[in-house]
Amino acid sequence: MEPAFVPFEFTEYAHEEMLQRSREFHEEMRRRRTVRHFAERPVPREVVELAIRTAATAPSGAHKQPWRFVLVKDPQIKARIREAAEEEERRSYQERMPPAWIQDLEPLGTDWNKPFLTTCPYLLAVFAETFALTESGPAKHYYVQESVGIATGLLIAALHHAGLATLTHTPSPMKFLREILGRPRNERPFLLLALGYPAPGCEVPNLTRKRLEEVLTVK
Ligand code: IYR
Repeated sequence: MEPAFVPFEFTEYAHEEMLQRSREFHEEMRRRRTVRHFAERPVPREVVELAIRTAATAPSGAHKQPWRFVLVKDPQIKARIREAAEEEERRSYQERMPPAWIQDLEPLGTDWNKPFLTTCPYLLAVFAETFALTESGPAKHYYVQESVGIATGLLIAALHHAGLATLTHTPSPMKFLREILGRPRNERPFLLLALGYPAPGCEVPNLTRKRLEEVLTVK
């Protein structure tokens, strides 16, 4: 039988080396930006698969690993997703989002048009498995939002580290994703990640990030 516990493999670094590693990692992550314009050229599938493996190392409630990923390359499926997303987004921008929200989005330059959904080489749909379908009936999963959110953060970091750009897209409502991708009833769409190389000459909004003092309180 497999042992219930095994020794933990841990690497401890000297203080200076820790600082150096932290600085380098921050420097790398600081350069990550959400990109809305993608080149059409393909990206290596193995890189994407490795990023998904990294995402799947995330901690999860009771280790239920409630994340599911659907990698979409097929242009026809991408086109169906774009059509459905734009339909929902058009209604959101025109009818559902209050003026304050529209105003908040102005600096980002977004609207209901989502051409990136068909130009990017891969769409990665992230689903949250809200419960397991077992032979003896549904079995509960725990902290599903938190777990899938953490996994998605790792996924975005891994893709950035590999040299790919991403865009987190959350068309709302996202029910159409389950239908188009034929997912079972225990999976809820979490978000849609467009990924690839940025388009030549791609620009991003001139944003600043909050200072440490604004996001951190030490007691
Ligand atoms: N889901 C819409 C609107 C949108 C909402 C937020 I909050 C953003 O940060 C960006 C977009 C869209 O994808 O356009």
